[in-house]
Amino acid sequence: MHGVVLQIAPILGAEKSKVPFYIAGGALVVWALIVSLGLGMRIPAFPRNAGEERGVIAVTVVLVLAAVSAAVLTSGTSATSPASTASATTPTATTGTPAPPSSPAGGASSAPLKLAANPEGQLSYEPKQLSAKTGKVTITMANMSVVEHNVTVAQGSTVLGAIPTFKGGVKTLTLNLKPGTYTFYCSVPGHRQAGMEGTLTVS
Ligand SMILES: [Cu+2]
Repeated sequence: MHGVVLQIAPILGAEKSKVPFYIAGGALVVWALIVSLGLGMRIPAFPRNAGEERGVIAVTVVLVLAAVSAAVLTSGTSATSPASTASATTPTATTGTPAPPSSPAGGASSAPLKLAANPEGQLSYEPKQLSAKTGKVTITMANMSVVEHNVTVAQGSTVLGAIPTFKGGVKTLTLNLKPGTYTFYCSVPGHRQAGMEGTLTVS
């Protein structure tokens, strides 16, 4: 018995919002049957006078308005209930999808790799080792040195991209990289040889 009640309870809860429409619509149907079958067919002259006619029209108008407003209210409630169902399932979906599975897909939006040229004018980068996930890799380079520098990214002898030579600011380079080991260096003559190079590991 308890089991039955427990099974029905959610259904009643879900259907609750439509009950006013069923009642109003049902009343309208019953009234239409009364008027057409009960009165109209049994009393050929119906409505017999203006008072009856007005009464019939008044009751009909009230029932139609009740049914229409109930329908509008019901559709309004049922429109919000899928939304509330969706919002109820959203946290479940979020908790059901932990960070690890979403991070390979979000590899495209990895945080930029921060790189800086030595601000005191030494020919070196900080840091010398960078690592990123496969996909879009963004390198942000700050050069506050008085010496102009650039960042050139290469795999072996193949240059894949570069931030042009500049100073006094921050510039960004985005590359689409496959897993592997890359080198980054400054191609200003003498700088790489002086130590302006590092390794970028993509996994
Ligand atoms: Cu340089």
